[in-house]
Amino acid sequence: DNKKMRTENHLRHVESMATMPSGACNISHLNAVILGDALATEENDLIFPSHDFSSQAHVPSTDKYLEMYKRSIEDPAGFWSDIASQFHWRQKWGDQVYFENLDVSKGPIKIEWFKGGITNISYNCLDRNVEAGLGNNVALYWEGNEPGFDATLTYTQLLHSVCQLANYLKDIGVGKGDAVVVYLPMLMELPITMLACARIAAVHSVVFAGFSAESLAQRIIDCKPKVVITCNAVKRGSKVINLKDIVDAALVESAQSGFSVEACLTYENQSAMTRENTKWKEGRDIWWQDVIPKYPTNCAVEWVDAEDPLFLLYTSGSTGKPKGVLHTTGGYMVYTATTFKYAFDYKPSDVYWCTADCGWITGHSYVTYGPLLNGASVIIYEGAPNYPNPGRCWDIVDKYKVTIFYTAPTLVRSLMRDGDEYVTRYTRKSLRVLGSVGEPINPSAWRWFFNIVGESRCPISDTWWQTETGGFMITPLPGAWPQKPGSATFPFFGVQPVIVDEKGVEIEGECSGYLCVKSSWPGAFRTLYGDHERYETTYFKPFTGYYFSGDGCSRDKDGYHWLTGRVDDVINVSGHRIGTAEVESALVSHPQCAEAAVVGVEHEVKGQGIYAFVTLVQGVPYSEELRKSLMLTVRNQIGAFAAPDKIHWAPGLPKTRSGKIMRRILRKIASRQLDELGDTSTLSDPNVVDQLIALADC
Ligand code: 6R9
Repeated sequence: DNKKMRTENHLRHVESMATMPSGACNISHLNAVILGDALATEENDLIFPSHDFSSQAHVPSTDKYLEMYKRSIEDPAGFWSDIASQFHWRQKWGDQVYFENLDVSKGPIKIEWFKGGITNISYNCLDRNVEAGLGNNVALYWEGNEPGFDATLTYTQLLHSVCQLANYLKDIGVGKGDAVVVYLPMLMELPITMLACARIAAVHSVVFAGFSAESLAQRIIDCKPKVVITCNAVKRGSKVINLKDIVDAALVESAQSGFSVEACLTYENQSAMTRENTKWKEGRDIWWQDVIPKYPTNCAVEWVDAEDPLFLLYTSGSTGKPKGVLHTTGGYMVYTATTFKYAFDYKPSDVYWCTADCGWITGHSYVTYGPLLNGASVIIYEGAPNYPNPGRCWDIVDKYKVTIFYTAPTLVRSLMRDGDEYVTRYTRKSLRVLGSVGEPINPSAWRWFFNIVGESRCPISDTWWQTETGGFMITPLPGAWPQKPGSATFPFFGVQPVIVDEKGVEIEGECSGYLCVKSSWPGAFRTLYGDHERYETTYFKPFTGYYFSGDGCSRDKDGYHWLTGRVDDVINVSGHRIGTAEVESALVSHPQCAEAAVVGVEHEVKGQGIYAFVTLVQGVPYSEELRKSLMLTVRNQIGAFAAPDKIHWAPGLPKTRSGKIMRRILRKIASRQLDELGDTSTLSDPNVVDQLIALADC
């Protein structure tokens, strides 16, 4: 009953924030423009979908959104079963469509959707689409780093490639529930590998191919894969990166900790490096091209329960050890497919490009699973987005006639800096919908993306979500909502976001606080691999009864949501999640570093930059050489993307008398807001602050 009341309250709240052009409009005080009519400027910051766009959209109005949203909240079981029925199930789920306990005081946290339902996500991505007549449609367009290098796979061809790899994996003894670690760049072999694992119910754990050997080893040791799948090298921009060397080092390290990987399947990426130049360990290493093509192109599916694991993906938290986020099959399948369809207003005529790497959740849900479940044609781009020049993205958009373009604010900002002429040189006339993900998009980047890239014609879906949520949580539906630059707008179907204060009390109306979610949704993660206790402690204990996102959020008087960034010790650099503790532990592993404190600072392009304060071992002088060596340590332990933007040598760190580092003060020093240091009197040694300021620009 309590739950019912809360649901009713929530619905009343959503209805009252309905800001439709036709309905009770409480946004009339804003200057509105219609898509395609005018530029988005600071004066007219409310952009309505055009009649043309809306009338053809899956959700053509705010009224329709409200009707669907209302049903999704009042009757989640009915709403989601209707959608789930559109997929192929070997056997339908049981009477209970979902089960949830999100309250630690009532027992272990547990979320289940479609339990008892028997299905396979790889079958639903491939066989189901081929049977529906899409076999000759392009599933993957691959664009190489070097202009002119490309390839395609139709749905039938993709199915065949997936089956060949699946047969090989079975042959070497990989079976249901076994982990497979994947360390591949954006080659077609990456989604092929994910789908092959899913086909035989193996659990893939993709590690972004920018992580260092040490990080890779850490993940291998944690999930103990039967096989590691990689390639010899990749070209990104003008650089060749020798991935096999990194894998070799990781495998040595994991063997030293007692876990030996028996097989390393290596794809020969000839455009980057030849076989002859690749280091090889006989008996363990196998060339992909030598074995996979020999296998049959059909492979029986391993049917699984909806709640059987699909994949593990490690992500950063507020302590040093990465968390293995575990997603299961059925709910994730239904959720990624549905969010993709509605948030991008996907139609069969679309050509879709998401610039994210499959090494991150965005690549899992919105390069591989969501789009392929919808039978979409997906672009996989191997290279750097500004290679050979900052026009490359729009060159690709024109080449493939991309209609939906999904990227991160950091790329938008960096292209914005390179100048409009790189954009306007290309027509971009195929573009229809734009998307943004990874961090808050600042209104000026939003407007540039909207006005210049999309020529004021394309709505922007600013999708807020997380590795943990599996799919979009707060996002515009482009035909339904008027947009405000920088706001992720309103919740997706079935999602009940709430803003709570420090005590966990929901706050209504115009407010800001901690973003939580009440009730479960099908795409939610089910546990942290091997550490259910950490799952409960991190996400469900801070505010009883809710999932806590770790993000701050405010809601304006019109009900729009504005994400304000992480409230924990996680920073978001170019849309990559990095725990400050991970960088700190890398720094202190350096023999000459005594202590490190890392904070995020505002960064014009990356969103946030990494600012590291370090104290040195007694008697060690600070030098340029040492700075470089500290940077190298972080690169080696985590990856180049986590290297600090600034190392600030500190004779001492500001600490409370109980020895706690005062990060609040360090953040102010890092951002040079020296007049906002606040009270420093509780520090055990207030002089360190002056010392730090004096050394700021050393
Ligand atoms: C999908 C993804 C999650 C964190 C999240 C938040 C930030 C993602 C955002 C956004 C504002 C958006 N974030 N999308 N902030 N607006 N549209 O990025 O997953 O790597 O787990 O990062 O990213 O801070 O908590 P993940």
